[in-house]
Amino acid sequence: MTARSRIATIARSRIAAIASRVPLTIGLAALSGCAPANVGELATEIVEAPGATGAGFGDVSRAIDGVRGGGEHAGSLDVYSLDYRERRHLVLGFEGRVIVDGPGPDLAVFENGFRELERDAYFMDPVVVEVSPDGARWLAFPHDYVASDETRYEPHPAAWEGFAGVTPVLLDTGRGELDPLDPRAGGDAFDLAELGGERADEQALADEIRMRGARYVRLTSAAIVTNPDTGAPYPRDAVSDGADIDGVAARLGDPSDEPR
Ligand SMILES: [Ca+2]
Ligand SMILES: [Ca+2]
Repeated sequence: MTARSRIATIARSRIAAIASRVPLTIGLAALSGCAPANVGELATEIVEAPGATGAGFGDVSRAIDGVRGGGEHAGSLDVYSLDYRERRHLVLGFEGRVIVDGPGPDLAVFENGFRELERDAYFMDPVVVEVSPDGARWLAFPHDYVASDETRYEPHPAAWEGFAGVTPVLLDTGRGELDPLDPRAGGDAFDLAELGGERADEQALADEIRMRGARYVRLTSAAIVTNPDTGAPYPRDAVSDGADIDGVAARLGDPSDEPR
C-alpha cells in the first residue's frame, strides 16, 4: 500500500468512526440545512484519449479520479499528460448528463500550473477548451493570447485570456467540501454564457449549447493550436511538454429536448 493510499484509508476509517458517533437527527438536519450543495461535479467519462498507455502520466484514469491540487507553488502529479505527438487531446464526458448554463462559471479545468518561487513567473501549459453537444460539432471558449509579442512565450496568466492550464489548483477533492466551481478551488473557470463566435454557425451552436447543454469537453495544448493573430502555433515554455490534466468539473443537468 502506498503512503498516499494508506493515508486515504486512515482518513476514511476516521470519518466513518466520527460519523458513527453523530446522532442521526443531526445528520438529517445537516442534509436539509442551509449549507449550499456543491454544484460542480467531476467529469467521470473518458470519451477520447488517443495515445493513452494506461501507465504513469499516460494513465488517463488520472483525469477522472479526483483533483489533487498542489497549491500555489506546486503542481499535482495525479495527472494525465498530453503531449505534442500522439496524446494530442483529451475528450471527457459526464455519462449522459450535460453541462448547463447557470449563474457564473459552469466548467472548471484543473491542470497543474504553479507559481514559481525563484522568479516572477508561472509554470504553465496553456490549454484550449472546447465543448460539444454531440461529439461532432465543437466550439471553443473565446481565448486570446495578449502578450505584447505574440511570437514569444509569456509566463504570466494575464497574457493567456480564456485558456485553461494557467491558474494554480488549490482544490483537493480528497478533503473538504469545497465546490470545484468556487473561485477558491483555483483552476480555470469557464462560463457557457461567454460562448459565441463571429460566424453565424458559431453563434447558433453557442445558443444551442446554452439551451440544451454540452455533453463533452475537449482539451488541447495551445502549443499545437494555431494562433489566428500570428498564423503560427501558440508559443510555449521551453521545458513544457504538454498539458497535465488533473480533472474537470462542471455544473450538470439532465439532457432535455426542451429548451432550458
Ligand atoms: Ca454560466
Ligand atoms: Ca486527477
